[in-house]
Amino acid sequence: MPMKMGFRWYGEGNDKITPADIRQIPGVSTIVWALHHKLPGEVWQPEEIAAVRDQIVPYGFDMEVVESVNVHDDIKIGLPSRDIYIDNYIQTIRNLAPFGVKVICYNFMPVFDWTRTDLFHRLPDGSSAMYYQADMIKDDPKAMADYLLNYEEEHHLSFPGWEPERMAHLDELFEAYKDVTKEKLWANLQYFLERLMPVCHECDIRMAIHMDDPPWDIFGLPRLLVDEESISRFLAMVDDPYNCLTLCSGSLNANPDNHVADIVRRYCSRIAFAHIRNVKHYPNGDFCEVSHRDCDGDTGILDILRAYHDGGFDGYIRPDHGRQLWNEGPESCRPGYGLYDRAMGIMYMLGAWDMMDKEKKQ
Ligand code: CS2
Ligand code: MN
Repeated sequence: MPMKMGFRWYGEGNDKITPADIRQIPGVSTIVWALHHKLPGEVWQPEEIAAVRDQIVPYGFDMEVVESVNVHDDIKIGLPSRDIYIDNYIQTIRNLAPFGVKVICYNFMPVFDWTRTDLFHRLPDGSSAMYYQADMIKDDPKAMADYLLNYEEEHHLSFPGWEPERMAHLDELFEAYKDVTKEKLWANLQYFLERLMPVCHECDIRMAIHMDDPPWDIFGLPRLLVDEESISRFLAMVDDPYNCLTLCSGSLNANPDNHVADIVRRYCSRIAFAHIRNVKHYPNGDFCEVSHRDCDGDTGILDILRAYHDGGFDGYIRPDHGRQLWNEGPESCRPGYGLYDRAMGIMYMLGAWDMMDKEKKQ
């Protein structure tokens, strides 16, 4: 079975891009979707899932990949109330199964999801992209959170993992995480997954953890999925074919010591979902997201694609963050999730992939 190409879509009324637009990009079979109005811990109801199905399926797409079902903080912190939220998570898995969902992407980052300091950083060619300025992420998370929250408010958006409802309690969240060491967080992740695995088998749904972004501790908060060693630990900790990875090339390679293609070669069979994103590094530790073209960044996109191809990868793949192009801005797209650069990223990936297929047949 060949790999399946996906495209992330935030849903009707929540994304200016439409399934009709996405249909015109060659090769996309899967809409990567979520119920973005749900808070972590809430059960996704069948009628809510059915409403999204009715937006996606008429355009010829399947809905096999969900990104994300977010994990409640109590599960990450390991509070007694975690069991209720794990029960809810299990119910969501059961509710997703009849709709053909095969992969659930999630992350286990404390407090924050991805972190950037500029969402529309101007590039020399006039496009814009997300930027991480290392010296702005120091001791005080407030400034960064304020920047992102103001942005959400101004543009009437809510970013997954940056829900204003959660962020309003930032001090309490930091307080609640203060005794959560890295080892405790690993144990809490294990507890969560061990409860889920039997249901995943029953429902034939793979759990695919996203890499931490960026892959290092920030603001004193521990982060787990940061390099090859931690990936290996994670897969061995719950050694089950339904315990998988969302291998995000850009998240991992934000640390240039991570050689993503090597990691893909080693763990290909446990990668359920591939995110392809290219990153350019600066000597002072800053990094910027760039086009998917190999030579525009440092991530090694072609080597990564070759590693997937050699590994017989038959999971799902999608372009991750792209630049904002041709007047795309806060009014027309979510940062990183414009139409054009991701569409070009798909064509670049398919070009490389088709060529490798052809070479293999010869
Ligand atoms: C995504 C992540 O946009 C992105 O950076 O790759 O936010 C991803 O959706 C989550 O971490 C998965 O839970
Ligand atoms: Mn990603």
